[in-house]
Amino acid sequence: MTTAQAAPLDQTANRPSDGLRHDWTRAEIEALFDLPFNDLLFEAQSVHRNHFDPNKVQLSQLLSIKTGGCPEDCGYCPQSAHHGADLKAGKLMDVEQVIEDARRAKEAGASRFCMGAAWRSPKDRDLDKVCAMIEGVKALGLETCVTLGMLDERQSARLKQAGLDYYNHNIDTSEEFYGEIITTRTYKDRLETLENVRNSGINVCCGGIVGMGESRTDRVGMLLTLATMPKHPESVPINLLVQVEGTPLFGEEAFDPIEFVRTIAVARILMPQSYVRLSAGRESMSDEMQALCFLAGANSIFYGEQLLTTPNPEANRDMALFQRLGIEPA
Ligand code: SAM
Ligand code: DTB
Ligand code: SF4
Repeated sequence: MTTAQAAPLDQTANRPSDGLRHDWTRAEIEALFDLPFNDLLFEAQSVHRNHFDPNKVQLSQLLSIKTGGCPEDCGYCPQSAHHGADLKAGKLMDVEQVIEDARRAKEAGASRFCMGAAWRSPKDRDLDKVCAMIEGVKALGLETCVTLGMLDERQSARLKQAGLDYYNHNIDTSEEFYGEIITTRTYKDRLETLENVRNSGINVCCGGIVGMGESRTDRVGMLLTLATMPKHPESVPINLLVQVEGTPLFGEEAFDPIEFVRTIAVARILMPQSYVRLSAGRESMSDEMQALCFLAGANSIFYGEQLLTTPNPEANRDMALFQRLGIEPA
């Protein structure tokens, strides 16, 4: 079940005003997942070419501006205070240091800088500082993204006023599986924040994680929620679970790479104008698997040697892969 409403209709064409489908059904999404792999990839690549330059991949760099000690109990996350991951918690970083890190990210080729905080939701005092970070990073000519947990309408409006381009808030999985992974908040809480962000005029970055022991039905459900939103998220990060010792999901069975590529391809077909980001988990992927993800329509990555608290491929490994594939970083 989703809480999606119908997209606004363009009366002349009797289609949603963005020309995209927001009425995907569960059966249609299941049928896409069931396609022979070559047919699925052909379809995804065809859709991709109609909307994007197939040889360009956008680079976003992450920074953890406030690490660890989080009151939420997300089963995948090393930053939760409920789990025993070996992680040094810190306080909110200084604005100047964040801007310095952003400057280096820009020099290395990133076009967007994403700042993440391990909060359930931000306090007003914290938001003052985050707004200063957004203004400083934007002044460098970078796009800005933050992920700070739940937001109300007033907090979303403040971030919009500071000039924030994107807010990341993942639904992570299907509504049905959500309670198996997180008990300190609900799927509905997540959707409410996404609505507040959308209504404030900030671009939405929303996706999820695969490899958490969910079923294909859950992956279908997650993509159904995203693709039937009144407006598709502009950015859709698809994370492969990074298994961290001390978290409840450590030791989960390794995820089938072909099923991962299928998930990317289906996301691409359902949300043709969204950036589909090949997100966490690239450190454990082969070059060939990443190449298949780009063929399936992924056109964004997290760039730089660190995600929030876990390693990501070195920039020179990514650049070497792009060169072999003839991909231009953007
Ligand atoms: N605390 C905020 C929140 O949860 O909304 C923002 C930061 S949180 C770390 C951002 C996202 O990172 C999560 O929603 C989840 O999708 C992803 N994430 C966290 N730990 C992960 C892991 N071990 N593997 C893959 N993705 C992960
Ligand atoms: C998203 O979807 N993935 C990023 C970002 N949005 C904030 C975070 C991945 C975190 C992976 C585990 C870690 O490094 O702590
Ligand atoms: Fe906290 Fe976000 Fe990690 Fe959940 S994913 S424990 S909310 S930092």
